[in-house]
Amino acid sequence: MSDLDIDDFTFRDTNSDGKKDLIVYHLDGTVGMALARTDGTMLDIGDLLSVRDAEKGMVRSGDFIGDGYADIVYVDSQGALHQVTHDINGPTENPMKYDTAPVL
Ligand SMILES: [Ca+2]
Ligand SMILES: [Ca+2]
Repeated sequence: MSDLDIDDFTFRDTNSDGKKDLIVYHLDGTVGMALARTDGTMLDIGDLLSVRDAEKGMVRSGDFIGDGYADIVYVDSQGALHQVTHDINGPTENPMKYDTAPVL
């Protein structure tokens, strides 16, 4: 995973093995990940995706489709919600985009 400045981080199970992994959101929009090993150490698997149009602090993770793999959502500068689905093959290349109405 890159040494870029960190915006935020969270622990989620990204590979459905029951152990929470580390997801790091960098200020430049890259999202890095480290998998929890059974011996308690972490395996750095690098930067998995880039969400360069994400608003600062508007990237979050959770298993939104219930398959056991943590997914990622972010809001871009136009207020649209993007979902990066993550499964056994890793994150999808093209995030799903949901246009959302501005909150007045
Ligand atoms: Ca895991
Ligand atoms: Ca999922």
